[in-house]
Amino acid sequence: MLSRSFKLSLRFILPLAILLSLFAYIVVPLMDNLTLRWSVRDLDNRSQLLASTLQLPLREYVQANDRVRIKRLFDSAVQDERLFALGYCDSNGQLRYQTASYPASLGCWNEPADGSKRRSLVRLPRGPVHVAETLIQDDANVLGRLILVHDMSFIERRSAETTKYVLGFFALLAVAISALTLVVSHLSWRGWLAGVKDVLRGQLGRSARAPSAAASPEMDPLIGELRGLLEEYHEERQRSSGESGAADWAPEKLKSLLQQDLAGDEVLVVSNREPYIHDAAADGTVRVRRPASGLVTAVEAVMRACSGTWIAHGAGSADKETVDRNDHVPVPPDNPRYTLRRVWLTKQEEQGYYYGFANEGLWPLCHIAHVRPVFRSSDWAEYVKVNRRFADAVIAEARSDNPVVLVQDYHFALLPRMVREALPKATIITFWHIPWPNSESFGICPWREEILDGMLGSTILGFHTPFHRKNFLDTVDRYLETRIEQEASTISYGGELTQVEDYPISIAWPDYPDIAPVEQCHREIRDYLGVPPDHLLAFGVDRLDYTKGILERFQAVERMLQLHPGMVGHFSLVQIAAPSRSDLEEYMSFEQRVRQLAAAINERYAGAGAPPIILKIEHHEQEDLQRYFRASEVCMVTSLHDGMNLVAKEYLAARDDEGGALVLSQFTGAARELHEALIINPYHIEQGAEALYRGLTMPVSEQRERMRAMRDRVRRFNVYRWAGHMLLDAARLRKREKVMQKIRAHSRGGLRRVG
Ligand code: ADQ
Repeated sequence: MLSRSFKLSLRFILPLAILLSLFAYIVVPLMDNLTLRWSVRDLDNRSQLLASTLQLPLREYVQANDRVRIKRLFDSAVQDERLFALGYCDSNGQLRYQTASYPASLGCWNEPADGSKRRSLVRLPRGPVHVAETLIQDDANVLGRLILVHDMSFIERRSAETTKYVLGFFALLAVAISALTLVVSHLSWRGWLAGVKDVLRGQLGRSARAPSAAASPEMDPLIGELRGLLEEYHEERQRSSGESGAADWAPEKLKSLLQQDLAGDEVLVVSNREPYIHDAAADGTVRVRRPASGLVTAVEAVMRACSGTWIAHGAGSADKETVDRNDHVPVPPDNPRYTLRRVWLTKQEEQGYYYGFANEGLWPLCHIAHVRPVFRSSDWAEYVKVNRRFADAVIAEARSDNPVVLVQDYHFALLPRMVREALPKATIITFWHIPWPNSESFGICPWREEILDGMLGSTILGFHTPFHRKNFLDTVDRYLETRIEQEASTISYGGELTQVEDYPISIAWPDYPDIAPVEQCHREIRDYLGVPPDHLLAFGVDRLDYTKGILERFQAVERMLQLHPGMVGHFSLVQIAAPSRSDLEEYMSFEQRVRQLAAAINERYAGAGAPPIILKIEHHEQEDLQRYFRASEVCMVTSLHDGMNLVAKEYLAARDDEGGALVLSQFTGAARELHEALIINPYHIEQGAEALYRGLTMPVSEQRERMRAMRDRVRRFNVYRWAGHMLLDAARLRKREKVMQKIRAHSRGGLRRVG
């Protein structure tokens, strides 16, 4: 930076130095001349004064021809430091009396023979002298001339001294102006650079910002132009990304975006859950299973589009048999698009890291579901160890020093920092799939600083909603020494910058060409369940998790039947729940409570036809879920707290007939997007019951109107958009980093040259 400003200053300083030298060259002789003229005038006056003092005695001594007295008079007069010699010429032009110092060559200082004027300044071999004469008269008779010779060597001394001072003055002036120029230009450069950095940074932030206060106002037009260019680029990207709604996000578009903006960059995904699990069946064959997970549903769609490597825990009973010697397996098995790299964990590691710290600690910590988090030091130790293991796998899989790493979820809060330390140039995007609590709630975690520090190894940190994003910024602000730019949503920590953004996750818009029409699904599902064709159905599908509000859903069903007895025997809720984390005490007891409550409600309405709650605690294939979605009048999503909730979006996507109604908890991220749903507070049982009833009895025209709006939004704001936005931001940051590196390299280069 210094070198750049120094170079700029040099362009100004060099001409300045030349100009000042030129001035000095002209001014010094002028000054000399002036001083000489002043001195001559001084000496003229002085000579006159001296002559008038000497006149009287000299006339007397001349008339008396008293040589002794004349000599004495002359000698005492030349005691004067400046008066160098005296001479007296008679009226015949004869030098009659003179002091010993009188220059013989001067004679009577007669007019030059060539007729030119005599000059008072006479150059003698001993140096310059000033000569003046006064007539010595007796009444009207001229007796002779007194010639006074003054030493002028002091003029030369004075001139040399003046020259020295003038030159010194100019040199000082040059140094002062140069120093001032250097400082001002250095400050301006820094300010300008800060302005540029701000503009570049601001481009990724949520709003364009004013130039930095450090930037000088003269640079405003330049910074304004730069911002304009970047905004144009931003708009161009948005247009090409279909943000305006003109074009939809699709796998092809995500793929071309990756080729265009992250050309040649490799993408690595890290998650705990693997997208394909190989299990050994009882008959000895190997079966492939897709896990019930919102994260897998979303990220799998992205990986199909952009290929790369997905690093995950190999948890299936036949996983080890299906990998090669690098623990790689190409997936999807029927049409491989990317590589799955499996990481093996011991039972103890899985217990401590996954069940313990992640699911008994962080999961309840981040969800307000009134389940106490459990923090054990031994779990934490395993969590650190496993994060290190996965980080090592990322580092080993990376083919370049700057891969794009997509870190998934709360299982890997420490991994971003670990990868950053080994691959400082990597672009690390961490997505937190669950809510982020307020700072006070998060503060109970004994390793809160370590977790925040680990996460801030990320280049970009993503949450589902602005609310979770804000909670995170507040938490960091409270527990770490950082600089937070609220407007740009960036955290500056340890010299690194993390962009914190909200990227609402979504689904891939389904394409099931073979799916049966809605009427067929309606009929077949009712046949399968053994209920009459006009039986009303609500549908719920979740992992069996206490945050999903399954108990509250059952209570709402019961209350609806109490409030609307006409529904008894004509309505059932089909609840499909995939067993999840069933090794944990909390989940075991939750399953028990779910089963008990369903049984109790069904018991209460026994004998009234189909049971109000049809509970299936098992995993289902996506196609089966689609049929249930299409067959149900209502889908119930009643989470007590949920990052997003993909089931709500899957239901909307499945209803290409634009029929059905969605009951949606206000505590899901999805509720911030799906305003046309029947939004409820799941803790308010009556509200849930009424919303359910309203959904079951909603006129077709209203169903269509609400469905159309919500379906349109989910179709446009799909998972490719979610991934596309993150990757676009990553691409923009990578470009910005490249610009910064160039600026830094220039500055360093300049500094070396200056040094
Ligand atoms: P989850 O808590 O797993 O995800 P969710 O978003 O509802 O919650 O996704 C569940 C997924 O599993 C859906 O795709 C659903 O179809 C599927 N599923 C559920 N039960 C199933 C079953 N019995 N059989 C088969 N499939 C089943 C976390 C966060 C969410 C966030 C996602 C994505 O908790 O808030 O939306 O990550 O970020």
